[in-house]
Amino acid sequence: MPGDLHSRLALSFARFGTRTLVEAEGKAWTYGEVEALSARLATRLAALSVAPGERVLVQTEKSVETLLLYFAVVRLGGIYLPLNVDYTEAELDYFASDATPVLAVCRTGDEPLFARIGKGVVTVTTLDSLFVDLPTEAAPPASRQPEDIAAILYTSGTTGKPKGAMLTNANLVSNGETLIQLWRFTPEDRLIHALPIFHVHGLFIAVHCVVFSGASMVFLPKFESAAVIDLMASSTVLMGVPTFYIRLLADERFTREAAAGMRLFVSGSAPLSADIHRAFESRCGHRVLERYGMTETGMLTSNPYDGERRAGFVGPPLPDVQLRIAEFETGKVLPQGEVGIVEVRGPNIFAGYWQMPEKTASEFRPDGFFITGDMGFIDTDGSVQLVGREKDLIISGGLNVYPAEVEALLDDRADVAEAAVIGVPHPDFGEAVVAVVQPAGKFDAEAVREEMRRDLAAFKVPKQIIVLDELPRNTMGKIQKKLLRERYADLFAG
Ligand code: MLC
Ligand code: AMP
Repeated sequence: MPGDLHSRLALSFARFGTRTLVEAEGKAWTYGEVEALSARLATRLAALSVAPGERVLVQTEKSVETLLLYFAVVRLGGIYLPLNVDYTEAELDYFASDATPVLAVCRTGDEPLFARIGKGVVTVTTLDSLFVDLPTEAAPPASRQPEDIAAILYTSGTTGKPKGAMLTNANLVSNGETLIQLWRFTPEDRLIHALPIFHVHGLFIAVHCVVFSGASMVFLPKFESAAVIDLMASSTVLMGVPTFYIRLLADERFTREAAAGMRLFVSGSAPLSADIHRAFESRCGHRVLERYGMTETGMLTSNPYDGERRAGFVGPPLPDVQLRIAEFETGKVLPQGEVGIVEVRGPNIFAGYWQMPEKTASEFRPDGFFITGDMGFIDTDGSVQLVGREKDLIISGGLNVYPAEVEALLDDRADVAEAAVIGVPHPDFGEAVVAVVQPAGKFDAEAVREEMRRDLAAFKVPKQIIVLDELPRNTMGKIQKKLLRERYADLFAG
């Protein structure tokens, strides 16, 4: 198999030429059409200076055109940098300044905003305009090595600014190859694609499983249970975050009959509760296959295709991944069954954070294992259970929110003395962001939420702000978040 992503994609484009690759809004594109269009689009991008190693920042709606843009950037050996469509100007400005892209592609109407962000962006263009009078000639593919960077995906951190995880050609190719074997993808599969395509899950895992195996997929703009249920009769696989499964269960149209033609439901990006796992099986007869991954690593573990898919477990490591449990402070490897930090090594582990060599070094052990920040243990059957996180992170509907970022915004306000941001159980999102604030003077929680929306993507804005005269502190003066989490555990119950 080729070690660079374009060659791997091209293999499928050639092999499955006349078969459908993607459907959206009632239209279908074959493998051959996708290759031809992305090659022509690459000609346009090359004229805009996209070349090996150059970053292309993308904030566009989920569409086949965005997918073509991804393939075109890969063809030219550029570095694809997708961003959540919900990011605000303040958030975008950081990414654009940090990544210094040669090209930024935005939605029509966002040009003035994009003209303001980032000092290093050379050209701003809209996705629509890229497709006007597409050149007829195909750009020659660039020569790329397995270790060359194919994409940068930003992930936030417990402290400091978001970090750009650099994913190599080899990272993406190896993980895709492993997963199509493990999950038994064939050209007969049709995937219901309801995830966003600016994250690892929807972009690399879903799209590569489809393209590498010659399968097809239907693009939905976002998850909607009615549309997903309708598609089940003509599809075989769904990949989703736990919220998808929670919402399917809440829809009475989701029945055994509705799911009868499906062969696989995959869940990941956040913990799937054992209760949901069991409720799903009793409703439709399928056991969800839960897997575990990260932006920096792609997929790390997966429950088996055949054999026991254990509720509450994320399964054993993938065949080419080494996974161990260690003591966080010392790095001492712990015996089977003991809880510690999950550390991983393998061909899918990223090449480091963009222009942050020290940060990168601090997240790897000297022997090359990456420290995930997740706490867990390995059971006697080799299956991993995650029991929590060493990192102060909230995962809401499969999206990561770092409390430090939200707290900083609140703490900067004149009407806030101090704020603590916590994750509390939520029936739909798994966890929800909640801020507990000690005000300095007059404080209007709803007005503050509105204002926060200007600087923060909606999923990071606290669903509720609780006002307390005094935040609980320990003897050292540190806010007791654990106590707050316990106190407000039932905030969204029932
Ligand atoms: C949207 N909102 C969210 C939210 N998504 N709030 C908290 N958490 C979320 N995940 C906001 C909306 O902007 C809106 O705000 C309000 O909440 C209600 O939104 P909604 O209509 O209920 O949300 P919806 O559009 O249906 O989206 C929910 C969702 C979506 C769960 C379907 O967030 C989603 O597709 N999540 C998947 C994310 C993902 O792909 N993660 C993979 C990361 S990769 P307002 O202000 O307008 O009311 C990774 C590695 C791995 O983690 O292992 O896979
Ligand atoms: P991200 O940085 O968005 O890629 O998020 C990665 C994090 O999501 C991991 O470090 C885990 O904490 C979490 N995660 C992913 N899959 C699972 C899962 N199946 N169960 C629990 N947590 C998960």
